[in-house]
Amino acid sequence: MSYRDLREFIAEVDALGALRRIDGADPRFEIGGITEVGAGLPDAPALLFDRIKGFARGFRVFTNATTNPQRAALALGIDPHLAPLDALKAWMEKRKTLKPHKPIEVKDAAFLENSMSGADVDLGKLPAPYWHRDDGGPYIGSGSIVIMRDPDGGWINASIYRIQVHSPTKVTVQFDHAGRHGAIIAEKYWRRGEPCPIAVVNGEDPALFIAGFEYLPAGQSEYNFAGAIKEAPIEVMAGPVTGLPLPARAEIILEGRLLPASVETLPEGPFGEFTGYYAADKRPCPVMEVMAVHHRHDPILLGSPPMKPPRFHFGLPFRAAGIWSNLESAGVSDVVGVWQHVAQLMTVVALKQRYDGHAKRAALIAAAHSYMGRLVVVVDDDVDPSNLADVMWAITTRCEPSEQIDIIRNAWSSALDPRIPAADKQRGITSHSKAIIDACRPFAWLDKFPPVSALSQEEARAIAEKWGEALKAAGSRNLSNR
Ligand SMILES: Cc1cc2nc3c(=O)[nH]c(=O)nc-3n(C[C@H](O)[C@H](O)[C@H](O)COP(=O)(O)O)c2cc1C
Ligand SMILES: [Mn+2]
Repeated sequence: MSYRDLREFIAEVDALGALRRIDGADPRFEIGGITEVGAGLPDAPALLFDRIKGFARGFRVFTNATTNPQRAALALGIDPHLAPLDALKAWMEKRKTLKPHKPIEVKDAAFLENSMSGADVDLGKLPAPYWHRDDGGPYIGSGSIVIMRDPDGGWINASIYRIQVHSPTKVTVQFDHAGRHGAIIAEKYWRRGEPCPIAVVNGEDPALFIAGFEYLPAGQSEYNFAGAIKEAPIEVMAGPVTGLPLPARAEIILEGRLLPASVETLPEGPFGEFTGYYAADKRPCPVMEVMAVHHRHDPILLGSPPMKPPRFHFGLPFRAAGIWSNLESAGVSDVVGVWQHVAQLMTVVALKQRYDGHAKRAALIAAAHSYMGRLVVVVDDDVDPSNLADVMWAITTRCEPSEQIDIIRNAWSSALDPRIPAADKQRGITSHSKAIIDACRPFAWLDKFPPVSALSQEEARAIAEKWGEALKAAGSRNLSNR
């Protein structure tokens, strides 16, 4: 692991040829639009916006940081040249042996290069984009982490909650549900009649961005997890206003307090969601009073707006790595790959069938852990689960729908699910049904199934190695059967 902060990560992305610099874009819907179009390109390049319309030069926004497999691997310290499924497997393996590192305190912090506090605080100086057409306002936090200290245990939570700007000194912090660690911690302060000290960290180290998305148990700090990814502690310094440990090399930090919901809330949203819809209305949301803003010279905001699938914040489906290790720890053998498509909304497991019911056993475990995913598919080990075309080939040639599709009802979804009727959501219904598609050859006549005429993955790779150049010259864009 070499990069030490977001700037060094951007330099590594540039060295891979994956950075595009864009000058003169409007933060009102243009930065968001360019980000979405860019994320839809085959290489989904990372974008660094400067000379943003209406803002001082040097106040920059960086988007599509980790939206392709290569840069998601780079952020994790995994070889960015690995094939996507191999990179995800490497992450799944690395995750098992991660050694948490507590952050270390340093005496100097880059984020203190510039500060505004008290009456000088003006969030309007920072280029917070209006990301999508009908968003309720500008969002300074789309990929930022929120720092809070549990008043009982003293441990630090540092995960991602979106931050909408409402005035020069007020933002809202959106907890999706009451079980978010941030929501639980805030509630503890409020019960004591105190506001909750809070900091919003923008332009954080990408390892912190990834850690902020992990489901960690309460009591385990995302800081320590990010340190584990980096194999080195995160450097922190106590914030002058809150005393919270803040990443010393972060770009922009807001410090302040989260007011009890009984004192003030503001209507938050709507905000374009990762499903590609606005499925949740404006909701009353806790207000953060911003008491100080710190930033590095020429600060870089890390923006990660939700976008229409298949675009997603992370080019490697990290939650699929979690499902993969859950399958292993449940004792399901011979899993050769797990992947998620359509921005996590479809899960695919590939395995070598050993016994009747093996595929369904894996499918049920994968379905149980598929957040908002209506489709769970199991394929044989000759199918690459990360290749949607191959997965569809398996479904259309190995699955007899009348026998091999099951429906699980009342399963895990979310209020963000666009297909759950509003009236049902009002009654507290946030579950949906999941289709399990067994796209494996039927186990009972596995040996009798017509043999595959197409090249195996290994054969195709060997051909590509020997004849790839010739084919490229002939105008073929992509040789491997991805
Ligand atoms: C880019 C991005 C934006 C997110 N926005 C929110 C959000 O606004 N609210 C929320 O509750 N979770 C959001 N999440 C999901 C949480 O960060 C994630 O589930 C995390 O594990 C929650 O941490 P916690 O267990 O410490 O509460 C977002 C995730 C990402 C990657
Ligand atoms: Mn947490």
